[in-house]
Amino acid sequence: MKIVEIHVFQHDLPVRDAPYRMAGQDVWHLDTTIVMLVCDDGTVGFGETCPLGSTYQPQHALGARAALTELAPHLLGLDPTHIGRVNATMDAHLMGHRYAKAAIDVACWDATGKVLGMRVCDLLGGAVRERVPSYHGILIASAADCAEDAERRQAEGFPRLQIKVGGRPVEDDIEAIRAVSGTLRPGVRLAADANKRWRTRDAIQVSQACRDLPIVLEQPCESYAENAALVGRIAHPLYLDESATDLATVVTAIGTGVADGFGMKVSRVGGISAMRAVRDVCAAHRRPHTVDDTWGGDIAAAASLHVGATVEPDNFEGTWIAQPYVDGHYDDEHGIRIDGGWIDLPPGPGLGITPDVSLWGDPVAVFTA
Ligand code: 0XW
Ligand code: MG
Repeated sequence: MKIVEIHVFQHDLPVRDAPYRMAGQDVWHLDTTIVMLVCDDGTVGFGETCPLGSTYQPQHALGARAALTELAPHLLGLDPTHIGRVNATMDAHLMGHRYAKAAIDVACWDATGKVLGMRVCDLLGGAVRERVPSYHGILIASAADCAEDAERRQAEGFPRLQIKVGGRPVEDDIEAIRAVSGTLRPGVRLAADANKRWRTRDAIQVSQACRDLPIVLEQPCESYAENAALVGRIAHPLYLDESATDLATVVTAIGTGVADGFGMKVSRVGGISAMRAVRDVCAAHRRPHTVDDTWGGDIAAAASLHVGATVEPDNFEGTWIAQPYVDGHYDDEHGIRIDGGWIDLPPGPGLGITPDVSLWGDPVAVFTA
């Protein structure tokens, strides 16, 4: 089996009820990149990478497409079921740019599952459950509005909440965290995510002011070093998200006692293959983590969902997907949806979705053998 065509599509995803408000960033629409691999036996695999704007992480949509343009000619003729070889070939021709490579990696997993008649989650060791818990992000707002959103989402069935903080006086963050924490039903967990916006001073002050609350702090500060400097000075477990750039950093953050858990993005670390390794390292060291992506449509959501379904429940913080903020689906029947705070795995092989390719218009680039 060989890859004989690679199509790259650009697609706009307007944000429903925009803006999506997080520290330092109002998000109005997203620019996603979709890869379609066509194989010599007619098998087709899809992958997607959708950075959350250009300042959430050092990744952006044009960068993804530029990297894919550089990579694609080297991948024609490779066997997509030899996913390790495909990743090695990408690394041999372009350093870094894991978020672009992720689209190819995910498409290879999709094609492999389809040709073997197996779901990606089963290729990854098997689903531990068919319904995967999600979590809801409460956007930057007043304490009263945050608490109201928290009540509503728990009533819907979300087993975990994340409150966005940062980019405003710490007193406002403390008030909002306290208000949301006060709504928590038994068993519902809460993370406060500053999306790298706090200074170490702010993180220490908020944590000390909320020391009686059972929350985790997610990516409080920008750099890895700033977050590492919080160890021993904050009263809460520390989760890394934006700073957990790759497997090596995850290993270091665990080995040096910096991270108690992670908010993980499939595209950031390089796709399903890299996320599987992160999953296994986190399992070995008992560090809970999410399996998300920054944004994206059904393909990105399905990739996260399939990996999320394979994480042991005790070590799993859920799979966030962008679907509540995106109108429509690439696959109307099996598109990935949150239902009562949980997400059902689609039944079909590969990623389990059959996108309507016509939605994306003409590809921006096509590479043929
Ligand atoms: C809440 N998320 C999973 C969605 C946005 O992409 C940001 C992200 C996070 O935790 O930072
Ligand atoms: Mg986060």
